[in-house]
Amino acid sequence: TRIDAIELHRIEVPLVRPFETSFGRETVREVLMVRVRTDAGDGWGECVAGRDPFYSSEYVDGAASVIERHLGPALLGRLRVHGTQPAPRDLLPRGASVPLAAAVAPALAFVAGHRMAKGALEAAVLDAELGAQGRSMGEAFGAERDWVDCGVSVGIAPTLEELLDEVTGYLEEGYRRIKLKIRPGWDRVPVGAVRELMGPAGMLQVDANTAYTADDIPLLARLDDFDLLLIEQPFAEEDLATHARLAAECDTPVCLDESILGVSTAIDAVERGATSIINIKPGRMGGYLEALRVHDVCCDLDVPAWCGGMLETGVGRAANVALAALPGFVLPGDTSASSRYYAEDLTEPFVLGTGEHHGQLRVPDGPGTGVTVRDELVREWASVQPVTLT
Ligand code: OSB
Ligand code: MG
Repeated sequence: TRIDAIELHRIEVPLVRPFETSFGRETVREVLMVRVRTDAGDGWGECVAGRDPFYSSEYVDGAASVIERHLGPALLGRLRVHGTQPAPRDLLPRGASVPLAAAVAPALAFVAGHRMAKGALEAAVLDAELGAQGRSMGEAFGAERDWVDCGVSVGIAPTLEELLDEVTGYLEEGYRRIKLKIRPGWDRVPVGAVRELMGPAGMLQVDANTAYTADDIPLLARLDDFDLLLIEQPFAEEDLATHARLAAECDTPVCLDESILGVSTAIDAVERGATSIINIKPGRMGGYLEALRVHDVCCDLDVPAWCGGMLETGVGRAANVALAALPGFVLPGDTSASSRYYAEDLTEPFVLGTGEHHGQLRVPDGPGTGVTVRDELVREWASVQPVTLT
């Protein structure tokens, strides 16, 4: 098997409403989509880097540049798989062998960091390779459910009233848990109001995206009053020590997002008591194969996991939903329906189920991602001329 070309497509997709977090406000999602062309067929991968380097040091221009200058050339032509004996690392849980996708991370390891860029390439190769095998991502990953429970991540709102309206709408749509974005000055009051709205049994959690410091430990510990499922990433990415201090001083479980870059940081953070729940985002970890390894670590260590999101289009969402169907994903993920983000999605839309599947998304079962990219929208939404590497 051989990679013949890598295409970089930069698009802008309007959000149905602005998404505000402690690090910024977005009204459009700027996305880098990667298409690989292999002798066995094409595949699409979505890069989760944002427009600006605020959530992480990675951002769209940087990801496109590092793929053009370093990662793409390293894969092209040189990434070849010979023979039929897969190495153990090429085997996915259900025995699916993906030697080409498994060769991507080792071939790109010479570049430091840039996990989101690497993850997009690996995802595209995985889509092509599974597509050629006629296997779905869910089957290959070891999915044990046909439907996954969905939560929704709710941005910082202009007013409390607007926040409550937005949450009410999501609850009516069926979302099984609510995650509120918080920051200093937008924490106790909105969290208390949403707890009141949801009643004591509603699943509610918060995400601070690193907006607090050690001085805020007493304030954060008082969020115990609201019976939250977890508090996500209150402190800086590299600051495991302060997360461990908070965890020791409050009852609400601390969950890390930004800090978890793969298996080694996951084990380290759990062993140090800095996290007791993990948000698994494949892009942040360099791809779905590393995310599967972190999932396995969570199972071994008895750490509950859930699938995070980065406002993905249908391409990234399809793969996330497949991942979220694994047994270690025991909490609802940020895997919301397409309509929560976009009036029109890049693929067929993900729609919440009805009846017993209220608040759930169905795991795609077609080959590869199982969704089809609408080429006309890739052209229509293009913000920059596409680049083809050969
Ligand atoms: O911290 O989980 C986060 C979106 C962009 C960047 C970081 C985060 C998020 C979300 C949205 O919370 C999750 C989603 O619905 O995709
Ligand atoms: Mg987060």
